[in-house]
Amino acid sequence: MKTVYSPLHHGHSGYFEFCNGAFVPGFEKPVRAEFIRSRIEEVGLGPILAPVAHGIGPAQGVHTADYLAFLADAWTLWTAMDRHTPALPMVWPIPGLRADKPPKSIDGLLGFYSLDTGAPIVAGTYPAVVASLESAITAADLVRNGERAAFALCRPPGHHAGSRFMGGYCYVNNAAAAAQHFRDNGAARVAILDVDYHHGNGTQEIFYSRADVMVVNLHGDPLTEYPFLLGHADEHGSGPGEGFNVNYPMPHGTDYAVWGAALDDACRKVAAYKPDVVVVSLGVDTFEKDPISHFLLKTPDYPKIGRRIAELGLPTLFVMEGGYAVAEIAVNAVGVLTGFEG
Ligand code: Q9C
Ligand code: ZN
Repeated sequence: MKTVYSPLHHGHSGYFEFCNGAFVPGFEKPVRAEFIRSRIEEVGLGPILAPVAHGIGPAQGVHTADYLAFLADAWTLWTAMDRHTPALPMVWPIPGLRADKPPKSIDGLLGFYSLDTGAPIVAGTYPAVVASLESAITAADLVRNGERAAFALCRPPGHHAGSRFMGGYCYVNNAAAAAQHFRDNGAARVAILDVDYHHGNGTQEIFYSRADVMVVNLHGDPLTEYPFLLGHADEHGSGPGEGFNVNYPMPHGTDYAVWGAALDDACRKVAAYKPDVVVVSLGVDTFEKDPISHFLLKTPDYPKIGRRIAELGLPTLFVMEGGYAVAEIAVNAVGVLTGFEG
């Protein structure tokens, strides 16, 4: 299997996130991608290619133009205030406030276009975000051109980013943009299977009222887990999208016996949809030792995930999302890929 990777992700680093009432170094850090890259070389998964320079264009089908303009300009606006810290929001347009009038100040804009404090912006963030998107689109093109599967080693991840907001370490929704790219280039139906520990709220929001992209999520129950405000089992899609969104929230302590059964059910639903291609939002924060999650998957479980997805017999794009037990995420993420190859 071919991997697409860009070293530009290194620029998105050196920031803090709000955790347990304190600012702590971000869990979503460059070493994550580097461990995975090394592991790919170690097991000989296949060549590692640089992304084709598409720019931000492929995000336009899934994000609003004003949000993408904000992402491009945010660091410039922030530093124009003579600030040298990572840019973070502080006021959000929750119900009761005006969500129809974008503020002019960067302090207002950061909240207007985010869901939480989990997506800080530094000097290298935007170039990393664009390269991460380009990696997903380039890997999608490998699949479009006949590869059975490809791996986009995306960093930063994407599945919490919605049509007009960042959050949860995510800025541009790489998996959603890739799914839209498949649709724009001949695929009639695309299924997104999100196996990250956290509910892919952004992906769900983007496709919620559409029948042409099915979104299936396995995740920690939002009653107790980030992102808290989306991902319940009664969210089935709306209008023409009714029936094409499926959630499998699971409690703390879920192990592979339960999680694997949910994956099996999810794969049956994906198969019944008869998609032309499957996009897997590949998070490995389901691991028992993940520092911010509460499932109990073990390293030998990850190849089983890949094997089950391979049984769908469909062209498959893997897009990297979360996973924070840095020493082990590489073995687990690449375990899914080698399990897929059989
Ligand atoms: N104390 C992804 O896995 N909350 N995002 C972390 C840590 C945010 C996870 C709290 C988790 C976001 C792509
Ligand atoms: Zn996650």
